[in-house]
Amino acid sequence: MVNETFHGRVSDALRSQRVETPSWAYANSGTRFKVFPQQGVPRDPFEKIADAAVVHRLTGIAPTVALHIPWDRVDDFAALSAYAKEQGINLGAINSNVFQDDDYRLGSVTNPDPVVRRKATDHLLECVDIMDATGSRDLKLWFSDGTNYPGQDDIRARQDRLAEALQEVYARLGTDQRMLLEYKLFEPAFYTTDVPDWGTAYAHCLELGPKAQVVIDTGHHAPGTNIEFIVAFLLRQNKLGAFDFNSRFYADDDLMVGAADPFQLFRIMYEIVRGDALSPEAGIAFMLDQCHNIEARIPAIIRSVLNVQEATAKALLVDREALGRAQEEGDVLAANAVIMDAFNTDVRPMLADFRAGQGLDPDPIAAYHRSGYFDKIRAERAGGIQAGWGA
Ligand code: PSV
Ligand code: MN
Repeated sequence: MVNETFHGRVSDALRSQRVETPSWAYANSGTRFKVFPQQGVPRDPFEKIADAAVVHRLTGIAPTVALHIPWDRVDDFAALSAYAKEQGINLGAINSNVFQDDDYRLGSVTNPDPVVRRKATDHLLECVDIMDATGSRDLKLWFSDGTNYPGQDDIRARQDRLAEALQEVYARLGTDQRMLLEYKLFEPAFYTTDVPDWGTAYAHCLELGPKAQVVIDTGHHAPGTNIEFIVAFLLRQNKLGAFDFNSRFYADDDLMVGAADPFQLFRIMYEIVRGDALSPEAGIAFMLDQCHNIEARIPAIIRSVLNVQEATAKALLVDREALGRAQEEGDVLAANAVIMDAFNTDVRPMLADFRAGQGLDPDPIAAYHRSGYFDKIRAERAGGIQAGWGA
């Protein structure tokens, strides 16, 4: 029964699924205590793209890679885009970075100094120029802006400055381009953060217009936050633009999506399915935003993509008719059982068949290990400077 459902409706929906991987996940990363370098790490954006293409070839569902500027700055972005195409993928969202310069000690677009604000806004505008060259649809904005001490700056004035910068960048967007505003509860600012939650991001996006949408980074909430509620709410308002998927135990841990709480990922994907938002036409970018500090990176990214796919398959298996009936009848236990039945289904054998049916290896991680790709990059990338934050 499950198999029949799977091979029809579920596999049709899964065929349209897309997950975007982040260029920075292929590079060295770590904590403020230590970065453990690995072998075979990309030394430039081209090598990151080559790795991302391998993930796509093996999983079949990761055809785009997000860039981070300036980490992925090159002289010729059109050439980078052409290289990606040669490798079988496309460039995805452009992530701005207004958090690493000395000038940003007191903030970027909300800084009390208009000179710093100008510099930050100019960087965001430059990111739109880059989008024009790469053909990217999405500009992803995350601001580390905030304050550490009561009285340090005027909370309300900072909102005005933020709105002003966002307006200017919004006005620069092309017809098919979008602005994705990401929120984060805290860190690096600890007293106030200027975009701390989905409500703040939503209000700014609403004021800006239809090309401004909210990004949900799953690691950016207080413990216990019901993220699927946020998904349902924003979808209903047409204001959900993207996800930055990752897992957290404590704060912004950036661990592999679906590792810490696969049930939460399933509940999120159920709201996506419920909101008819899985296919690319719905316009939601399903991106990963992860750092692989101790685990081998390429297999970890493959694992993450597969975790999203597994959670999605389970979400698609929810018997929505039975669920609707139970909900209408107020049968709490029956409704919950429908959800749990889907979550507790082992979809791995079905997904293996699904991949085989598409000419892919049923086990992408085993296929990666067999491919010899790691030996190749370990040898080829022996010299030079490995990419990391700031590279
Ligand atoms: C900030 O914590 C964040 O989630 C933003 O998406 C950044 O662009 C990304 O991490 C990489 O640092
Ligand atoms: Mn993020």
